[in-house]
Amino acid sequence: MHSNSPDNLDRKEVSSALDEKIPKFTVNEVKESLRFFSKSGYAIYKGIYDAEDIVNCREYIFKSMKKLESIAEVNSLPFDRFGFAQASMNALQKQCFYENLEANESVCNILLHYLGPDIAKIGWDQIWYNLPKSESTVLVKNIHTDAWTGTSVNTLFWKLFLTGVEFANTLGICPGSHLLGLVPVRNRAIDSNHGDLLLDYLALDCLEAGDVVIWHPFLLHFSVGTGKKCRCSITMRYSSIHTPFSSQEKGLGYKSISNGPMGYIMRVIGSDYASPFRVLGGSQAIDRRLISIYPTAPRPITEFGEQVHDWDKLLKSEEGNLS
Ligand SMILES: O=C(O)CCC(=O)C(=O)O
Ligand SMILES: [Fe+2]
Repeated sequence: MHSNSPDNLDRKEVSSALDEKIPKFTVNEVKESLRFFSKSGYAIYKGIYDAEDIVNCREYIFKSMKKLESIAEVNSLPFDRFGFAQASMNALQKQCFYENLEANESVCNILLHYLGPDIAKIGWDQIWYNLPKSESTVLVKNIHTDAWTGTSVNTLFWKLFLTGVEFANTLGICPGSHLLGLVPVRNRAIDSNHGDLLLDYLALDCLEAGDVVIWHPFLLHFSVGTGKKCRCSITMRYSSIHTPFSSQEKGLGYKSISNGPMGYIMRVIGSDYASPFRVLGGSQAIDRRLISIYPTAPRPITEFGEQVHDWDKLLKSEEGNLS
Protein backbone atom coordinates (compact mmCIF):
# COMPACT_ATOMS: atom_id res chain seq x y z
CA MET A 1 0.00 0.00 0.00
CA HIS A 2 1.40 3.43 -0.91
CA SER A 3 0.87 6.80 0.73
CA ASN A 4 1.49 10.30 -0.52
CA SER A 5 1.70 12.01 2.85
CA PRO A 6 4.67 10.55 4.69
CA ASP A 7 4.77 13.18 7.43
CA ASN A 8 1.24 12.43 8.58
CA LEU A 9 1.22 8.72 8.87
CA ASP A 10 -2.25 7.32 8.56
CA ARG A 11 -2.15 4.15 10.68
CA LYS A 12 -4.96 2.64 8.59
CA GLU A 13 -2.57 2.26 5.69
CA VAL A 14 -0.30 -0.01 7.68
CA SER A 15 -0.32 -3.65 6.63
CA SER A 16 0.38 -6.68 8.82
CA ALA A 17 3.59 -8.74 8.73
CA LEU A 18 1.47 -11.74 9.76
CA ASP A 19 -0.72 -11.33 6.67
CA GLU A 20 2.32 -10.84 4.46
CA LYS A 21 4.13 -13.85 5.94
CA ILE A 22 7.36 -11.96 6.58
CA PRO A 23 10.22 -14.45 7.17
CA LYS A 24 12.18 -14.88 10.39
CA PHE A 25 15.70 -16.15 9.89
CA THR A 26 17.85 -18.39 12.08
CA VAL A 27 21.60 -18.24 12.49
CA ASN A 28 21.79 -21.03 9.89
CA GLU A 29 20.02 -18.91 7.27
CA VAL A 30 22.29 -15.89 7.28
CA LYS A 31 22.84 -15.94 3.48
CA GLU A 32 19.11 -15.69 2.83
CA SER A 33 18.77 -13.01 5.48
CA LEU A 34 21.51 -10.87 3.90
CA ARG A 35 19.69 -10.87 0.58
CA PHE A 36 16.45 -9.96 2.33
CA PHE A 37 18.15 -7.19 4.33
CA SER A 38 19.84 -5.65 1.28
CA LYS A 39 16.52 -5.35 -0.51
CA SER A 40 14.26 -4.53 2.43
CA GLY A 41 16.57 -2.65 4.83
CA TYR A 42 15.63 -4.87 7.79
CA ALA A 43 15.59 -8.52 8.83
CA ILE A 44 14.07 -10.51 11.68
CA TYR A 45 16.02 -13.25 13.47
CA LYS A 46 14.70 -15.86 15.87
CA GLY A 47 16.27 -18.43 18.17
CA ILE A 48 19.60 -16.68 18.73
CA TYR A 49 19.34 -16.35 22.51
CA ASP A 50 18.88 -18.77 25.36
CA ALA A 51 15.22 -18.72 26.39
CA GLU A 52 16.33 -18.50 30.02
CA ASP A 53 18.36 -15.32 29.40
CA ILE A 54 15.33 -13.70 27.77
CA VAL A 55 13.09 -14.60 30.73
CA ASN A 56 15.71 -13.37 33.23
CA CYS A 57 16.11 -10.11 31.39
CA ARG A 58 12.37 -9.46 31.06
CA GLU A 59 11.71 -10.31 34.71
CA TYR A 60 14.58 -8.13 35.86
CA ILE A 61 13.23 -5.13 33.94
CA PHE A 62 9.62 -5.66 35.05
CA LYS A 63 10.68 -6.03 38.69
CA SER A 64 12.97 -3.01 38.70
CA MET A 65 10.40 -0.81 36.92
CA LYS A 66 7.71 -1.84 39.43
CA LYS A 67 10.13 -1.30 42.33
CA LEU A 68 11.01 2.21 41.15
CA GLU A 69 7.31 3.02 40.64
CA SER A 70 6.56 2.00 44.22
CA ILE A 71 9.60 3.90 45.59
CA ALA A 72 8.34 6.98 43.76
CA GLU A 73 4.84 6.51 45.13
CA VAL A 74 5.89 5.89 48.73
CA ASN A 75 8.23 8.91 48.70
CA SER A 76 5.89 11.18 46.72
CA LEU A 77 8.48 11.48 43.97
CA PRO A 78 7.55 12.28 40.37
CA PHE A 79 6.47 9.37 38.19
CA ASP A 80 9.42 9.43 35.81
CA ARG A 81 9.16 6.43 33.53
CA PHE A 82 12.20 7.38 31.43
CA GLY A 83 14.26 7.78 34.59
CA PHE A 84 13.03 4.38 35.80
CA ALA A 85 13.96 2.79 32.47
CA GLN A 86 17.42 4.34 32.49
CA ALA A 87 18.13 3.22 36.07
CA SER A 88 16.84 -0.28 35.20
CA MET A 89 19.10 -0.40 32.14
CA ASN A 90 22.16 0.67 34.15
CA ALA A 91 21.48 -2.06 36.71
CA LEU A 92 20.61 -4.66 34.07
CA GLN A 93 23.97 -4.25 32.36
CA LYS A 94 25.70 -5.42 35.52
CA GLN A 95 23.77 -8.73 35.58
CA CYS A 96 25.72 -11.71 34.28
CA PHE A 97 22.95 -12.89 31.91
CA TYR A 98 23.16 -9.55 30.09
CA GLU A 99 26.59 -10.46 28.70
CA ASN A 100 25.01 -13.40 26.85
CA LEU A 101 22.49 -11.04 25.32
CA GLU A 102 24.92 -8.45 24.06
CA ALA A 103 27.39 -10.89 22.57
CA ASN A 104 26.76 -14.61 22.32
CA GLU A 105 28.12 -16.83 19.54
CA SER A 106 25.02 -16.50 17.35
CA VAL A 107 24.99 -12.72 17.69
CA CYS A 108 28.65 -12.58 16.59
CA ASN A 109 28.09 -15.07 13.77
CA ILE A 110 25.31 -12.95 12.32
CA LEU A 111 27.12 -9.63 12.77
CA LEU A 112 30.27 -11.03 11.16
CA HIS A 113 28.41 -11.11 7.84
CA TYR A 114 27.25 -7.51 8.08
CA LEU A 115 30.20 -5.80 9.70
CA GLY A 116 33.23 -8.08 9.40
CA PRO A 117 34.91 -9.91 12.28
CA ASP A 118 35.98 -6.89 14.37
CA ILE A 119 32.77 -5.84 16.04
CA ALA A 120 32.01 -2.88 18.30
CA LYS A 121 28.88 -2.52 20.38
CA ILE A 122 28.01 1.17 20.73
CA GLY A 123 27.42 2.28 24.34
CA TRP A 124 24.15 3.16 26.05
CA ASP A 125 21.55 0.53 25.25
CA GLN A 126 17.99 1.64 25.77
CA ILE A 127 14.99 -0.06 27.33
CA TRP A 128 11.65 0.49 25.60
CA TYR A 129 8.83 -0.08 28.05
CA ASN A 130 5.72 0.80 26.05
CA LEU A 131 2.55 0.66 28.12
CA PRO A 132 -1.04 0.87 26.91
CA LYS A 133 -1.22 4.48 27.98
CA SER A 134 2.21 5.64 26.71
CA GLU A 135 1.54 8.73 24.69
CA SER A 136 4.99 10.26 24.75
CA THR A 137 6.33 10.90 21.27
CA VAL A 138 9.61 9.47 22.53
CA LEU A 139 8.00 6.05 22.96
CA VAL A 140 5.39 6.27 20.22
CA LYS A 141 7.58 7.56 17.49
CA ASN A 142 6.61 9.27 14.29
CA ILE A 143 8.19 8.06 11.07
CA HIS A 144 11.95 8.72 11.02
CA THR A 145 15.39 7.33 10.19
CA ASP A 146 18.03 6.76 12.83
CA ALA A 147 20.80 8.25 10.68
CA TRP A 148 18.88 11.50 11.11
CA THR A 149 19.33 11.26 14.89
CA GLY A 150 23.09 10.71 14.67
CA THR A 151 23.67 7.02 13.99
CA SER A 152 26.42 6.58 11.41
CA VAL A 153 25.73 4.98 8.07
CA ASN A 154 28.01 2.06 9.06
CA THR A 155 26.02 1.07 12.12
CA LEU A 156 23.32 -1.54 12.44
CA PHE A 157 20.30 -1.15 14.69
CA TRP A 158 19.52 -4.27 16.72
CA LYS A 159 16.28 -4.39 18.67
CA LEU A 160 15.72 -7.34 20.97
CA PHE A 161 12.07 -7.99 21.89
CA LEU A 162 11.52 -9.27 25.43
CA THR A 163 7.74 -9.59 25.05
CA GLY A 164 5.48 -10.32 22.13
CA VAL A 165 3.67 -7.48 20.36
CA GLU A 166 0.22 -6.56 19.07
CA PHE A 167 -0.54 -4.92 15.74
CA ALA A 168 -1.55 -1.77 17.63
CA ASN A 169 1.65 -1.34 19.65
CA THR A 170 4.43 -2.76 17.52
CA LEU A 171 7.33 -1.36 15.55
CA GLY A 172 6.49 -0.38 11.98
CA ILE A 173 8.85 -0.09 9.04
CA CYS A 174 8.78 1.09 5.42
CA PRO A 175 10.38 -1.81 3.54
CA GLY A 176 13.00 -0.73 1.01
CA SER A 177 13.02 2.92 2.12
CA HIS A 178 16.74 2.72 3.03
CA LEU A 179 17.45 2.72 -0.70
CA LEU A 180 16.12 6.29 -0.95
CA GLY A 181 19.18 7.52 0.96
CA LEU A 182 18.87 9.89 3.89
CA VAL A 183 15.32 11.25 3.66
CA PRO A 184 15.23 14.88 4.88
CA VAL A 185 13.43 15.51 8.12
CA ARG A 186 11.97 18.71 9.55
CA ASN A 187 11.49 18.65 13.27
CA ARG A 188 10.54 15.01 13.76
CA ALA A 189 8.59 14.44 10.54
CA ILE A 190 9.64 13.82 6.98
CA ASP A 191 9.95 17.09 5.10
CA SER A 192 6.69 17.30 3.13
CA ASN A 193 8.46 19.17 0.31
CA HIS A 194 9.95 15.84 -0.54
CA GLY A 195 6.51 14.79 -1.66
CA ASP A 196 5.57 11.43 -2.92
CA LEU A 197 7.92 8.83 -1.56
CA LEU A 198 5.68 5.88 -2.52
CA LEU A 199 6.18 4.25 0.84
CA ASP A 200 4.80 0.96 2.07
CA TYR A 201 4.01 0.71 5.77
CA LEU A 202 4.39 -2.61 7.52
CA ALA A 203 3.58 -3.37 11.19
CA LEU A 204 5.92 -6.07 12.53
CA ASP A 205 3.09 -7.74 14.42
CA CYS A 206 4.71 -11.18 14.05
CA LEU A 207 7.37 -10.55 16.73
CA GLU A 208 7.71 -12.81 19.77
CA ALA A 209 9.88 -12.64 22.88
CA GLY A 210 13.48 -13.42 21.92
CA ASP A 211 13.16 -12.18 18.32
CA VAL A 212 15.49 -9.49 17.01
CA VAL A 213 14.81 -6.91 14.32
CA ILE A 214 17.85 -5.34 12.74
CA TRP A 215 17.67 -2.38 10.39
CA HIS A 216 19.78 -0.05 8.29
CA PRO A 217 20.15 3.51 9.66
CA PHE A 218 18.44 4.91 6.51
CA LEU A 219 15.33 2.75 6.92
CA LEU A 220 12.18 4.76 7.65
CA HIS A 221 10.39 3.34 10.70
CA PHE A 222 7.82 4.31 13.32
CA SER A 223 5.77 3.04 16.25
CA VAL A 224 2.33 1.89 15.17
CA GLY A 225 0.77 3.14 18.44
CA THR A 226 -0.27 1.72 21.79
CA GLY A 227 -2.04 -1.54 22.49
CA LYS A 228 -3.64 -3.42 25.36
CA LYS A 229 -0.43 -4.91 26.76
CA CYS A 230 3.06 -3.76 27.67
CA ARG A 231 5.61 -4.14 24.87
CA CYS A 232 9.19 -4.32 26.13
CA SER A 233 12.38 -4.29 24.05
CA ILE A 234 16.01 -3.22 24.16
CA THR A 235 17.67 -1.22 21.43
CA MET A 236 21.35 -1.88 20.80
CA ARG A 237 23.69 -0.75 18.04
CA TYR A 238 26.66 -2.55 16.47
CA SER A 239 29.36 -1.30 14.13
CA SER A 240 32.75 -2.27 12.75
CA ILE A 241 35.83 -0.88 14.47
CA HIS A 242 37.24 -0.07 11.01
CA THR A 243 34.56 2.25 9.63
CA PRO A 244 34.07 5.86 10.79
CA PHE A 245 31.92 6.46 13.84
CA SER A 246 29.56 9.44 13.92
CA SER A 247 30.38 12.13 16.47
CA GLN A 248 27.45 10.91 18.58
CA GLU A 249 28.83 7.36 18.54
CA LYS A 250 32.28 8.61 19.52
CA GLY A 251 30.73 10.45 22.42
CA LEU A 252 28.87 7.35 23.59
CA GLY A 253 31.87 5.06 23.25
CA TYR A 254 31.93 1.37 22.36
CA LYS A 255 32.70 -2.04 23.73
CA SER A 256 34.62 -4.48 21.58
CA ILE A 257 32.76 -7.82 21.43
CA SER A 258 34.78 -9.83 18.90
CA ASN A 259 38.01 -9.64 16.92
CA GLY A 260 38.96 -11.80 13.93
CA PRO A 261 42.26 -13.54 13.18
CA MET A 262 43.85 -10.48 11.53
CA GLY A 263 43.22 -8.42 14.64
CA TYR A 264 44.45 -11.31 16.77
CA ILE A 265 47.75 -11.47 14.88
CA MET A 266 48.35 -7.75 15.31
CA ARG A 267 47.50 -8.10 19.01
CA VAL A 268 50.22 -10.77 19.37
CA ILE A 269 52.78 -8.71 17.48
CA GLY A 270 51.79 -5.87 19.73
CA SER A 271 52.56 -2.67 17.88
CA ASP A 272 50.65 -1.17 14.94
CA TYR A 273 54.06 -0.40 13.43
CA ALA A 274 54.69 -4.18 13.49
CA SER A 275 58.04 -3.58 15.14
CA PRO A 276 59.34 -7.14 15.17
CA PHE A 277 60.26 -9.74 17.79
CA ARG A 278 57.95 -8.85 20.69
CA VAL A 279 57.25 -12.54 21.27
CA LEU A 280 60.51 -14.01 19.86
CA GLY A 281 61.58 -16.93 22.03
CA GLY A 282 58.77 -16.29 24.49
CA SER A 283 55.11 -17.09 24.76
CA GLN A 284 53.26 -16.23 21.52
CA ALA A 285 50.13 -15.26 23.33
CA ILE A 286 47.83 -12.39 24.05
CA ASP A 287 46.83 -11.05 27.41
CA ARG A 288 44.65 -13.73 29.04
CA ARG A 289 42.06 -11.17 30.10
CA LEU A 290 41.14 -10.64 26.46
CA ILE A 291 40.50 -14.22 25.41
CA SER A 292 36.71 -13.80 25.26
CA ILE A 293 36.94 -11.09 22.60
CA TYR A 294 39.55 -12.94 20.48
CA PRO A 295 37.73 -16.20 19.72
CA THR A 296 40.47 -17.44 17.35
CA ALA A 297 43.23 -17.14 19.97
CA PRO A 298 44.62 -20.42 21.40
CA ARG A 299 43.04 -21.29 24.74
CA PRO A 300 45.22 -20.04 27.57
CA ILE A 301 47.18 -22.08 30.07
CA THR A 302 48.25 -21.10 33.59
CA GLU A 303 51.76 -19.92 34.38
CA PHE A 304 52.45 -23.52 35.47
CA GLY A 305 51.34 -24.90 32.11
CA GLU A 306 47.94 -26.29 33.15
CA GLN A 307 44.60 -25.77 31.37
CA VAL A 308 42.73 -22.85 32.86
CA HIS A 309 39.27 -23.23 34.37
CA ASP A 310 36.35 -21.03 33.49
CA TRP A 311 36.69 -18.90 36.61
CA ASP A 312 33.91 -16.52 35.49
CA LYS A 313 31.45 -19.38 35.50
CA LEU A 314 32.67 -20.71 38.84
CA LEU A 315 32.49 -17.25 40.39
CA LYS A 316 28.98 -16.72 39.02
CA SER A 317 27.82 -19.96 40.63
CA GLU A 318 29.09 -18.65 43.98
CA GLU A 319 27.76 -15.13 43.54
CA GLY A 320 25.16 -15.49 46.26
CA ASN A 321 27.84 -16.44 48.84
CA LEU A 322 30.26 -13.58 48.24
CA SER A 323 29.13 -10.96 50.72
O1 LIG B 1 10.11 0.56 18.85
C1 LIG B 1 9.63 1.55 18.30
O2 LIG B 1 8.41 1.75 18.28
C2 LIG B 1 10.51 2.55 17.59
C3 LIG B 1 11.93 2.23 17.81
C4 LIG B 1 12.89 3.21 17.26
O3 LIG B 1 12.58 4.08 16.54
C5 LIG B 1 14.30 3.02 17.61
O4 LIG B 1 14.64 2.21 18.48
O5 LIG B 1 15.13 3.72 16.99
FE1 LIG C 1 14.35 4.86 15.47
